[in-house]
Amino acid sequence: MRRLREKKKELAAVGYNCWLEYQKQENNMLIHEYAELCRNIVICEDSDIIKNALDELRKGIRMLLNIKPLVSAEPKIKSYLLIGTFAENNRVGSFLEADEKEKIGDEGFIIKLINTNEDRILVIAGKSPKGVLYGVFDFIRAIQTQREQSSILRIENPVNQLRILNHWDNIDGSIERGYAGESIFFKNNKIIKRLDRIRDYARILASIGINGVVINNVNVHKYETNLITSTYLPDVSRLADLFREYGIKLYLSINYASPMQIGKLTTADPLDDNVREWWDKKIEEIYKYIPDFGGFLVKADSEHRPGPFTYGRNHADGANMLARPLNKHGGIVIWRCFVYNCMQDWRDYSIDRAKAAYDNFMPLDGDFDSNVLLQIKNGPMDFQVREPVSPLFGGLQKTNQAMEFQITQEYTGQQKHLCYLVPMWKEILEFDTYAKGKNTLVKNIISGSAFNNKYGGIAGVANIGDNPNWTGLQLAQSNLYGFGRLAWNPDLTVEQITDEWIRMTYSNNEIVVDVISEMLLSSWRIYENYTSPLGIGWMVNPNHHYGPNVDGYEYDKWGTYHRADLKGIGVDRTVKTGTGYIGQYHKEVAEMYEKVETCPEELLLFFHHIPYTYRLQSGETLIQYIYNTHFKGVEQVIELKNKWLGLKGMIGEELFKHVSERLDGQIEHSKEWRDVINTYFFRKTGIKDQLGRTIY
Ligand code: GCW
Repeated sequence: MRRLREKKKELAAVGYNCWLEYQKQENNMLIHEYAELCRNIVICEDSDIIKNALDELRKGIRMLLNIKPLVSAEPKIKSYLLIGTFAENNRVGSFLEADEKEKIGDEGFIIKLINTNEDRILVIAGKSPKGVLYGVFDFIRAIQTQREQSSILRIENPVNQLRILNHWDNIDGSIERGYAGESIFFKNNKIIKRLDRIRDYARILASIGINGVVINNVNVHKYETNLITSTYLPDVSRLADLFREYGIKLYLSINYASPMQIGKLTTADPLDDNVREWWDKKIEEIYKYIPDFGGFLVKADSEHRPGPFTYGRNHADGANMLARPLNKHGGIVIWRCFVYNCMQDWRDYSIDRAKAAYDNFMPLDGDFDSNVLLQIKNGPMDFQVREPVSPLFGGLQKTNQAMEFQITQEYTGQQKHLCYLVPMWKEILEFDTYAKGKNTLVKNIISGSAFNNKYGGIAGVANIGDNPNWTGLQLAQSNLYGFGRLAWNPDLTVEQITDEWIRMTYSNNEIVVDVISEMLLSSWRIYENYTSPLGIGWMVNPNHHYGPNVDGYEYDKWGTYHRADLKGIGVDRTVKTGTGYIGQYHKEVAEMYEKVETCPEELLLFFHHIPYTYRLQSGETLIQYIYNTHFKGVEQVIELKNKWLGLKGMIGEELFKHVSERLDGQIEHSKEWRDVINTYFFRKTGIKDQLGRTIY
């Protein structure tokens, strides 16, 4: 027991509890008001999810308020918390008005204060146990962040139906693009036996409203193909049981060629009767093990993964074939749109990878079954530090869509650098596609509301592993937190999310809150400053994608992503003289991007080939801008470190040291970026830095 307590303390010191670090709150008026309500918890039901909600509430109250609440089926004192699902004739229901009950959706909750002459009751209620769990976490968050009680009284429903994490975990325990250790699900070609850590993970996810997990990589290799066989399904179902207790559904990535690889068929043609029958049976088998199985995530005909193209069929044929048998059990197909020809000849400037997803999927709009969702990466390329929004958002109108964000920092510093992505995601969600005229925002398209789609949502490529702090760089927990919060409600402001995360993770000390928010909120721009400029992207080492390599190129040594020559840099994607990519957007957006003068400057090189001597709005020439931002970026990282050092004594010692060390590494690495990029362009152009700084 003592050892366990010690162990827990050690883990807490390195950040294991993430934002669920329940520190005792200072005793002020506000906390006193909360405490008054928390001495008695009244609860009359019993289900796995409700049990977890109750456990959490007790734990929160005990640790935050130093109160051991009395739990009872009947109120024992006059001030109490009442939690549970509402029904016509139960206690919880009797405190709610008919119109309130109507407004609470399947996953929503109400927090309501009832004052009678005698009693003071805070009701946390849901239509389902899940709603209660979310309500409880919301209440705890309110205490942790010291919110006025009046501001938490409301009905809240999640905006997005699907709030899902994609794990790119392989069954050998490795994680594709994982920067925080090994998988928490798999080891040595088996599913991990001890579930404690996975339980802690499920709890963390539930606290931000995540309701789905895909546990294996979208690149489904030989062994992972077997996850849907009786060899693995019993263990997969143990994971599903655990996640279910936190309101989270389990999904699997599948190999499109499964009927051939694990069945005995000679084809995986979606229109072949034997193939259909094979999947039908397979899906039935899966549901025997996991009655609420979420469905399949599919990467098909992309980067050498098999798919319907082999048989002359299209993506709709492929997806619908799986969707039909899944539909019988309430499951869905999430079909990825990351499809492009990775073998194309990049020296041919008329071919543009950015156009590929739209070219592949737009003609199929309306052809997908109602339980198919297309999962679209936020930009047309691949999670670069800055990209325009994929034109499929607003292009597709008769198809369910989900956004795919990458929480794991593949191209944004691999959790060695601080790069807080929430501001980027928020910008993307707020982007106006003009699909139905002004104000057709991306967030309304993916929620399903803009076009009345049946399903919608947000998926994030997970950034966690078995590192004791989950994310490698502890500060990168903020990206997971922010992802969940935005998926729940994209209307939240970046400032609110950031503020919450800091208060919950560290403390309510205003200096800590101010300094860490400044650090987080500036970090994306800083990362951009010393890496690739103005939307051009890449400039990273091929394959592992870490560190600068201006001409670094994935597939063929002759190509470049940036198309820099002696006179200029950038890709002409205009309709008039370029690849025509801009034509994939609606008129208003296309017109804005088409002209150099109206194209937002941060995306200038994504859309245009620009001479180095071109003057930007600031008055700097393009080449001088490249030099300036790269020098400045390094200075800004040094500044980040100084800010952090100012928090000494206000942050736990181990965390303080850990982040300081990571920031040292970031400083060194940002210098490398600065020097490689500046030297490259100096040599290419022969144009000197106007300020005469040394370029190596
Ligand atoms: O960005 C690329 C990554 C691959 C990844 C692929 C994808 C899982 O470099 O590692 O594969 O995208 O999204 O499918």
